[in-house]
Amino acid sequence: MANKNQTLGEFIIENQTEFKYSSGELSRLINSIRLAAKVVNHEVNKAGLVDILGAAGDTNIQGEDQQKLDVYANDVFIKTLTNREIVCGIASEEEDDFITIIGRNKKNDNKYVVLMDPLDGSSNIDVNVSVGTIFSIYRRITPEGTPVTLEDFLQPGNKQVAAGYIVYGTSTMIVYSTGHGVNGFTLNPAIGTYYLSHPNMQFPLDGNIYSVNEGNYVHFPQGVKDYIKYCQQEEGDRPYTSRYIGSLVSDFHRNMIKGGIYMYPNTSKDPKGKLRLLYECNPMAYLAEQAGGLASDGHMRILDITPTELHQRVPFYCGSKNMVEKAEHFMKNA
Ligand code: P6P
Repeated sequence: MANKNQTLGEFIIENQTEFKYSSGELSRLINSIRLAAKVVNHEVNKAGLVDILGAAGDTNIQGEDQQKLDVYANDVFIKTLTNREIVCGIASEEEDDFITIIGRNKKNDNKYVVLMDPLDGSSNIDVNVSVGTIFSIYRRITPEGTPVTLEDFLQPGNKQVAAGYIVYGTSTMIVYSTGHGVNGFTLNPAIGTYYLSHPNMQFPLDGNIYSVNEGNYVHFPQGVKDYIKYCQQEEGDRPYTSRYIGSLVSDFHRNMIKGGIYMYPNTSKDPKGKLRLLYECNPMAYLAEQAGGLASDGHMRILDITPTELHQRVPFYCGSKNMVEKAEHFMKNA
């Protein structure tokens, strides 16, 4: 049940009963993400004012320059989740390997693992374009009290118990699901409170926005080229509008509200695609399906892919159901 202008805290308490088998730990986990998001939002919003821009000099496992805000956001989420003693392990785009969280009781006995992209779209930071945090939550597989293992992180997306994102845009929003639909909360920065602004978000079945980096067109598989040409043909409600921000969270968020499809295909340059399965595609696919949309790698449901590596990449097509199905049709018949 969601009523407009409820605060995120009130919403979590009211919907506590939905978190079956949970003694409130999942609620506390969502609450800790809420707190970390406020701290990161404060820094993101003043990024232009303090010397926190520019590369931190390191590169992450993806070989990408780490922006200082990437590192900062990663530290804030890890510290917040660790201090609250809610998770037994964390995997992050910014960490080569997963992190084991040992509680004050010297045990590794919490039941959830979190996988995250702490600041997605970070190349947009220096040009003041919106960026986001993406998170994915699973119940651990290994017995509580035993050391968390890679197996706890390499679960298919259909095992997620919750997922969501924070978009640091014209306003800061948390959008998440625990398997009972998708709800969006907007931060009132004056008082640091999130309010339910987008109850029960639904992907329109159809849309007329396609989001893809057309600079890579020559490297796309033929089926993707055929679908893009279909989007550009003058027929019926086409040509569609091309909108690509270069920040997955922002493109996804707009498409979920207006209808549309986001595509990051495999290319000859990136034969597996660019986006990471575990902490970008799975959480966004979970949200898409909870909102009546679809998410595919071009051939199968993203959430059914069995992961083999922490930072593995997959092609990603996600958004309005009819648009994803049409794109898959072109790819399967190329
Ligand atoms: P390109 C950001 O690095 C990201 O992971 C997504 O947020 C975004 O949609 C995509 O990569 C942009 O990639 O190659 O088009 O710049």
